[in-house]
Formats: sequence, structure tokens, C-alpha cells
Amino acid sequence: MKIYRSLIVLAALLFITTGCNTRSTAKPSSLSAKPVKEYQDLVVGFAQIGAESEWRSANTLSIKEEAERLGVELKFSDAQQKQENQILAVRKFIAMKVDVIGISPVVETGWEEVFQEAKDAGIPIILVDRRADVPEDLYVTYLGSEFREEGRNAARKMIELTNGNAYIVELQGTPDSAPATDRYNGFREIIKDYPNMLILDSQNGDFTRARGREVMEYFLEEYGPTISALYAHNDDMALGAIQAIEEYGLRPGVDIKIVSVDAAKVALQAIIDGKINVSVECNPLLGPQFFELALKVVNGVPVEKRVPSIETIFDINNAAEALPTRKY
Ligand code: GYE
Repeated sequence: MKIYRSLIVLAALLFITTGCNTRSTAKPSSLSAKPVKEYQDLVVGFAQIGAESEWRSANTLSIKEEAERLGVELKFSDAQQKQENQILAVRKFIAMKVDVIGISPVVETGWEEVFQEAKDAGIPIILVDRRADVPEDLYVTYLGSEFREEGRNAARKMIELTNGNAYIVELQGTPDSAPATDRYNGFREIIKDYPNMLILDSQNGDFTRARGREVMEYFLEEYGPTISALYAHNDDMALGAIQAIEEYGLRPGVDIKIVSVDAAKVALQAIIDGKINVSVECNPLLGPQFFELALKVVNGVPVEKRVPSIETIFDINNAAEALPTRKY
């Protein structure tokens, strides 16, 4: 009997405790010491790389437009593709005591010191688009594409286009940048099993149209019509190369099959015109996901360490349908 009564008391106590807990989780703001921040309370610093490509311009626009839409106070810096400028920008944001710093690191290495300074100042860093080679505790999350898979997909498409027989030239993105490294390695990971897929040459085109054109001119001088395929790490370099190919008197997309990455509007148009064969999508419209993560981080809501963006592949079968509503 005694045992029976104590059991009832225990059950009642449990009920009360659980009830209290439910109520307390329903209203965290009234109980937590720190007030919950809204988008309008946020001050965010963004250290952008520059304006080297269609992709980058669309990425910048997406971040600026989303900040405006949400009422976030955005401090934006354009580093003109120089790491030292990005480092200065991060230091400036630390001095301003922003709530969060977003950065797209131009190269992978050389970030530890300045990221540590941000950490010491209690300012979380969100990597956007490109990764940095730093210990995991120096940033809260990394939002961006799977560059290695893009490289693999580029290779798979190139194999299809050339029936596994090609003399390839490659235009690489900025040296030591995450997308250039991964697109380079991912491509090789697939073609290594195809003995007739031969890479004649591979050079840096710095993700820009001007460099893409220049390096393609060099490739043509060097190898001439032996070249049967071009793999460009982004659309801009492919578009620059197309000019060089046409000037040389060959037909881009026909004599030289072209696979690139990004799938910007201009590339979809080039696919429709038959000059680019395939563009593997890399999505620059990261503004909405970035600010959502920033708000969570500031409010102490747990976020995934790696947040991938959603992507597809474009060729002659789907480019025309996508073009009218394409945002970049
Ligand atoms: O593919 C290229 C840009 O980091 C994913 O940078 C980005 C790359 C993009 O300049 O066009």
C-alpha cells in the first residue's frame, strides 16, 4: 500500500516536471538570458572575392538583394581577387563588431590567423561558396557546391560526347582555390579508366574570359586541330576560348567539344547556339541560405557543418526550357 502511494506521488511529480519542461521550451525567449535576434537586428560582414565571372556577379547580387529584402545590415567588401584584401576586410569587420562574417575564400590556404582573430573576438565565420583549409573549429558552417562532383560530372559528359576518345585541353580556375582543385581532381578520377581520353595540356585561366581566351590561343598554337575537346572550370573561360577557337577557324561545340561549369545564362545560350555542349550547374544564388544560417548561428541554433547547394546539368535537351526563367 505504502509502495503504491509513493508510486502515485512519483508519477504526479513526473507529470508536473514534464509539464513545466514543455512550457519552458515553448517560450525560450522569455527564459534565455540573451534576447533572440531577428533579421533586422543583424549586422553581417561579407568578404567577397571580386567580380571575376558571371557566377560571382550573380552571387553578389543574391547576397545584396536578400539582405535588403530581410532588412539585414550588410557590410560588403569586394577584394578584387586578392587574398590580402579579403584579410583586411575580415579585420575591418572584427573592428566593427559585426554579428557574423561571411567569406568566400579566394584561395584555400593562409586563413588560420585571421579566422582565429574572429574567433577570439567571438564573431562566427560562415564559409560561403569556397572552402578554406583551416581546423573545423575556426568556422561554424560551410555553405556551397560539391566541386569534386561537378568535375566528375564534367568528365562523364565529356566521355559521352566523345565516345571515350578525345584529345583534351583544360582551362583551370584560380590556382589553390577549392573549385579549381576539386574540378581538376574530380575530372581525372573518372577519365583515368578511359585510356583514350588524353589530356594534352592543362593551364590556369583564372576563371576569367580574358585569360580563357589567351590560354586557348596558346593551346591552338601549340596543338592545332589535334585538340578535340575543351574542359573549362567555368563558363567565362569557355566563352573566352570560343572566341579563340572561332578566330583560329575551328567550330566550337563541333570540332572541339566543350564542357564547362556554372550554367550561367550566357552558357545556356551558347548551348542553344551549339557552341558549348554541356555546362554542369554550380548555383551562385546563395543569399537566402546564407542569411538563414547567419540568423541561426547568432541565436545559438545548431547548424550542419556542411550545407550543399542543389544542382543539375544542362545540355541541348534542357537549356532552352530553362533559359527564360534563369536568374543568372
Ligand atoms: O565556378 C567561377 C567563379 O567559386 C564556384 O568561382 C565558384 C567559382 C565559379 O569565379 O565562375
